[in-house]
Amino acid sequence: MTFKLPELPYAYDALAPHMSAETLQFHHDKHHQAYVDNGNKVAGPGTKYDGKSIEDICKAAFTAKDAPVINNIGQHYNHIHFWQWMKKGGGGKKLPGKLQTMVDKDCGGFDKMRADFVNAGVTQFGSGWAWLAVKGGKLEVVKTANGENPLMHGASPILGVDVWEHSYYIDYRNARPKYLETWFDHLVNWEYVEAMLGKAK
Ligand code: MN3
Repeated sequence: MTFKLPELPYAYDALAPHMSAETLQFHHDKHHQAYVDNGNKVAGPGTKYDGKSIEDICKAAFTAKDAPVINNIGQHYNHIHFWQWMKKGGGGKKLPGKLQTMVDKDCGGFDKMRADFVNAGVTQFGSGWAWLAVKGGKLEVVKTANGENPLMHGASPILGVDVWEHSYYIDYRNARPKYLETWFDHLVNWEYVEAMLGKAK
């Protein structure tokens, strides 16, 4: 398939002051676009990946240790969802029902899950992502480096936060913990997380 940059599901200034229009313009229009362009070169039409779903490409590339595809298609997948994992007026402690049940059962409740998620992002050395993912029917907090995602590690991601500096440096400079706490408390689109939980394998 030919990969395409999805439009943001909100205006560039919709997430301010927590994430600025300038950050979204660079992050979406420049960084995500570059993953799409490079992804088409390494996994687009005419490559051995043509005809596979993006999820299957992520898994196949990781098994094959195909770094350019892991990086660019991994990041394309991650960012498609990253834009949807945020919304204006997001965050808050009130989770949809099935998600709340699993957070209580598998993650020790909302406050512990939040603390573990933020800590995963803070402690991811260098670039990467922090995640809530479903593995073996259980919810877990994990982190991955660079363009990797939980699909490559036998899990289904339902929430992820980008901790590459391009995601926060304009708005938060080097204060990654502040970015992560603000992101979690003010931007997370829990309805989209619940929808991904419903589709998780
Ligand atoms: Mn990014």
